[in-house]
Amino acid sequence: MHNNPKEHTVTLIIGSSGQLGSELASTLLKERPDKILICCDLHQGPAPDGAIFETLDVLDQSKLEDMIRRHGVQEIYHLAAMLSAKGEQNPAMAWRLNMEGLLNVLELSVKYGVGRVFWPSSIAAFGPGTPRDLVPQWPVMDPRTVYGISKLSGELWCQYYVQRFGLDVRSLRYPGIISWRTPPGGGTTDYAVEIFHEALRCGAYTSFLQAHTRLPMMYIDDAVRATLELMQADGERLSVRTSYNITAMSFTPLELAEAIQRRLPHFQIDYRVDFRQAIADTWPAVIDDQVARDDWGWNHHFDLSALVDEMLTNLAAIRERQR
Ligand code: AKB
Repeated sequence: MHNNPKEHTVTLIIGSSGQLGSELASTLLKERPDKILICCDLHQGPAPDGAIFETLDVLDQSKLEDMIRRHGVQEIYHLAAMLSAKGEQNPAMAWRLNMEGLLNVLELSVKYGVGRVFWPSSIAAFGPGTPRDLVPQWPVMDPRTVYGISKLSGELWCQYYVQRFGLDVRSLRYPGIISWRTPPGGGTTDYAVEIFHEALRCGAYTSFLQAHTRLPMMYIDDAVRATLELMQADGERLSVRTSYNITAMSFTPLELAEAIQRRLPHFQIDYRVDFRQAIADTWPAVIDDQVARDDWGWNHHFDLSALVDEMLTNLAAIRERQR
């Protein structure tokens, strides 16, 4: 246990080397210096200066227990998961990691009195029975991927732990997250990150989704801010204890390519559709996140144009430094 003055919150990020975890860790350290931050993942990642890093497989319950007890963890962000496309390649493993991992975290959080837990759901929890446009907070949910099934089940487990054990679990249904520092790992929305790397590398991109497949998306800074704002929100105001709809924008591969072409006129896109198209076809195009906006003041900052500017500027600067 740390010599922890009362005002320091001990925060654990599980999956800290991933796309969201790595950015969340550096933002937490920058904006909340009152936190003691423990980062863990299967492999040592770029833990930001000031954080403690330990390797952890979230399926290893006794190691996770030791970590929570030893550090006196008060708050957990559990982000380790297998995403939609990778999950379809290995459904049994995806189910095990996504479900057992979550149950380990929930169980140990109750046992050790962890004050607050964050767990990510996804637009993958929706399915073909969900309205495609302006999906309300409480629609039909009939996911067709193992990842989506684990997200829907996980949402219900979170709500169960809130109601049965009084554990303060909070969750967001993320759309596709677009970032330039850390790549996503095995999702259906990954094309919207790859396209920027390829645009700058060779001026062309072959999309694995069709030109007109519209999906909800969000820039990483908005995703991190949404997460932190939800975690700081007054619990009394939270009417949703499964997972909140949130979104920032929706676009198709063609619209994204056109936005890139406005900055890089020679950029070309073509299409070679693969199995990920069938996954995207079961997901909604546009999300209604009014409940999140009403309950805890959610508001996105980045639209498509701002997103494209950020991605191209930051990736171009990295390429310049690497020369
Ligand atoms: C995926 O494509 O699997 C993820 C998600 C939408 O949850 N990015």
